[in-house]
Amino acid sequence: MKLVNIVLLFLCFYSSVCKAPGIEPRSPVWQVKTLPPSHRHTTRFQLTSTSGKSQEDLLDRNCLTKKYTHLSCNKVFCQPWQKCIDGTCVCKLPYQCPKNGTTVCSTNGRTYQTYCQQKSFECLRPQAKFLNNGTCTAEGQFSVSLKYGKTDSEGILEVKLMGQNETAFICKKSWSMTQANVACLDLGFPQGALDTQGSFPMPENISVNGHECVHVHCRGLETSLTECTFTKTKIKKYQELASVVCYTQNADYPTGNLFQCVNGKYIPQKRACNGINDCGDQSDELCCKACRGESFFCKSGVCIPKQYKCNGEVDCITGDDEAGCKETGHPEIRVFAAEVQEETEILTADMDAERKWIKSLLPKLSCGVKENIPTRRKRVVGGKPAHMKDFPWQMAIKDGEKLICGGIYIGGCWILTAAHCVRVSKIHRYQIWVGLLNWFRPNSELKIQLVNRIIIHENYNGSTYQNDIALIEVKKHPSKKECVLPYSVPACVPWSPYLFQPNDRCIVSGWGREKDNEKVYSLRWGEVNLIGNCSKFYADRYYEKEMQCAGTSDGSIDACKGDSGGPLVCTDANNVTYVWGIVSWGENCGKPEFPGVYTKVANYFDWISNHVGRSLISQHNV
Ligand code: 4AZ
Repeated sequence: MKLVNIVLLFLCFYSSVCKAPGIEPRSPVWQVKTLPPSHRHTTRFQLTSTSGKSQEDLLDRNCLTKKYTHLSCNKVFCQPWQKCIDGTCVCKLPYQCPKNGTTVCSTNGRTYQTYCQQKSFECLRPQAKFLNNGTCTAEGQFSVSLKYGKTDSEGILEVKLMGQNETAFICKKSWSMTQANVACLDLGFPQGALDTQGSFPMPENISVNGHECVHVHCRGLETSLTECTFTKTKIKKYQELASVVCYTQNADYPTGNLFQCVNGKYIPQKRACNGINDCGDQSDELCCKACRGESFFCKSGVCIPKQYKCNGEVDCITGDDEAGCKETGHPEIRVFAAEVQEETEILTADMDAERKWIKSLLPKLSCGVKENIPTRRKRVVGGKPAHMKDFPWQMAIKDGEKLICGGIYIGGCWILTAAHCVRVSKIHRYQIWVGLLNWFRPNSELKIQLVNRIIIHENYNGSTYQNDIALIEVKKHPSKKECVLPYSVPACVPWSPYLFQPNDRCIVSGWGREKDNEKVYSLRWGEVNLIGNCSKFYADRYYEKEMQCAGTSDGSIDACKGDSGGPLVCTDANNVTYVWGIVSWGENCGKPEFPGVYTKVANYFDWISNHVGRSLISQHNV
């Protein structure tokens, strides 16, 4: 680790330090948004401001071009009946579901052994839901219909719950876009709802303002209302009723500034980034710089309903919704329980509880959590000597007598390093030193491993340092089933580029050179900030998707010769450590105008998992 103590106070290389973000004046750009074809008969054009102080400031334009939805596992967790492949949630096969659970009779009349199986089948063949070819009608199937509307895409909602003879209306009190979208999907409108209310005249013998009704509570990603929880007031209460206008090509289109959802639906722009899945495909909540109202902002740029904070289930991929929560109970459950106790009885099987239960059965990965609980470091410190167990993922690669590079343990027999550190032809010369602190005077914990296999990225480019990543498989003891690396804990492999952001503080460690090329014998570490827009330092040598810059504004902490292949680790809101970067290159060492460049590991999740096996590194979305 090179430690340069020159304090370059007047150097203003980091815009985030020198300029407040967004202060730079920009002249507003007006963009003509053409309404979708079906609405062109009115020949309306929409003027939308793409700069200035409008609500659009909340949206990240660059992110929007990626067209993220509820199926983008770079932004959200997949459902437990899905897994994440190449950034997309894909359907698991029904046999991969847990064997026990609640038997369900779906809207098409088919019986499924479990809810998970139903969702898996539906995920594989979404249209089969409307085939109505099943026979499980015995107890009275669930059904939903629209009453008193002018067209069949709108009206007051009437439901028939499973096991109940009577039909019921839904109360307006608990009705929102979240449930309205699900109801419309259920009715066969793939873009969900346009509005949560409308004016629908009821026959005189039924009063609109006073009717007994049931409440419904959905998460928003259900495809049928039967998956939502229905409750009923115990004491007869007469309330206003819920109605809906489903989104169709002929629907009366919203006016004002509009946001176009990935599924093609248009919603008022003020409803984007409000924590509510108005689009139905969540695309209005996934590219946010901040969130409206009380909704919760996940560091990954996602807005979630405020009730999801501290509800005992991690909703942000960054884990920040469950960080620092008091252990005592979960607000969402508490509120719901209180409501239930006060006035209601639950009328349906709780599919949300079933979803959580299925999720709890998924395999859990043990990585990124050290044995010793670290004390929180409050300030940027210079490079410091490491202690035993501080960096249990840190490995050293030796070529004969020379310590050539660092490496990062990621589990099993696998070590991640830089491609420029190793050559397949030299495999017999390498030794992996595990549990090492000082290589001049090795500590007693040191264990030496030989190398079984080296996999260098097939697109590694030795002149540009693109794809500077390699995997080393260490030799397993013949008598052992698995590799045992003493005193080692794997660092987690990040599956999404949104887990950490520019300005996050991370730690680089290694046995690399000091300033003036001075040799270092003991493992040293230092805190650096992730740096965005690094092309401004390295122009056409920097590849944003594959590389990550990190450093300090005065250059006092930096990686240097010999640190290569070693870890840049970042710790999330719940103290789980990820290998965010692999020390790769940089112009000199400790120069603030030339920050250290690291291989961005998140970009290589699929490459790594293809070689080491998904189960070894897949922490979520398995
Ligand atoms: C190297 O030669 C090297 N300052 C590694 C990192 C950096 C520079 C050089 C970044 O291995």
